[in-house]
Amino acid sequence: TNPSFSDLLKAGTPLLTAWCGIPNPVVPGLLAREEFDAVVMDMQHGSIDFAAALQAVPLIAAAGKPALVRVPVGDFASASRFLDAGVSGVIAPMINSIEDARRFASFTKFPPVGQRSWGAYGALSLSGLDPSAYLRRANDLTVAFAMVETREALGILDEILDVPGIDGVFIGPADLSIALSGGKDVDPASVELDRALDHVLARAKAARKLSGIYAPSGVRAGELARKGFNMVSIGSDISMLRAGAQASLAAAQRE
Ligand code: 3PY
Ligand code: MG
Repeated sequence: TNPSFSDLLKAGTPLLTAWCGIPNPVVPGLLAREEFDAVVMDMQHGSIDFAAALQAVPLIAAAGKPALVRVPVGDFASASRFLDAGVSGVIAPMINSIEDARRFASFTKFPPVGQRSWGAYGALSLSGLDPSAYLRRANDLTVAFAMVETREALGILDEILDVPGIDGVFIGPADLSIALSGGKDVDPASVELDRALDHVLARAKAARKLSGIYAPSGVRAGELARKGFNMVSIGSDISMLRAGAQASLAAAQRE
């Protein structure tokens, strides 16, 4: 059998994922054909809606890549529905209490770990597993990332990492930088933020859990991958489109 997404994440080399918010399934489908290791669809801040993100799942799978979704704040019901459709991972923003973390895990993991409800029709078809085999393996095949992006979350980091069913933490550097500066600035590459990142990485490793982070550029993604995150998401599809457009025009206008 193919290695599961969590096996890939644990394999050692940091995975680099695309990060999509343009409201059309073609975009994540195309980016999956580039050399990204996986594709994330962002339903918290991206404008991609439920139907479009759902349609992208088999397009990403057809490129042989894992699909992930970041759900809107508190929308754990959608987390279950995307797992049913066959995504390999879910990222939940603003997990700021143990209760948030437990609720997220309960929607993403089958009993006895959680209370995910049965109905994984897309996942069955994409994985080729029969229902019993899928039930046995699903909790390990799929990854639940709790976002750490506030002072509250940093304060209970070890407890979040300890929640059964939470496979790892995913840092939102923009929100975390706003929190750490007391609302004065958004600077996802400040010295204070870097210290917090190193702390989260060390605690995740100590707990034998996964760590992921968002990077607003390829250069920053490289730095973060070298720090040792298991997954670094490069955002976003809109920035890549703008950068590509600007580079093409600049090349055309060069003397
Ligand atoms: C953040 O940086 O706060 C994120 O949530 C990533 O988009
Ligand atoms: Mg955020």
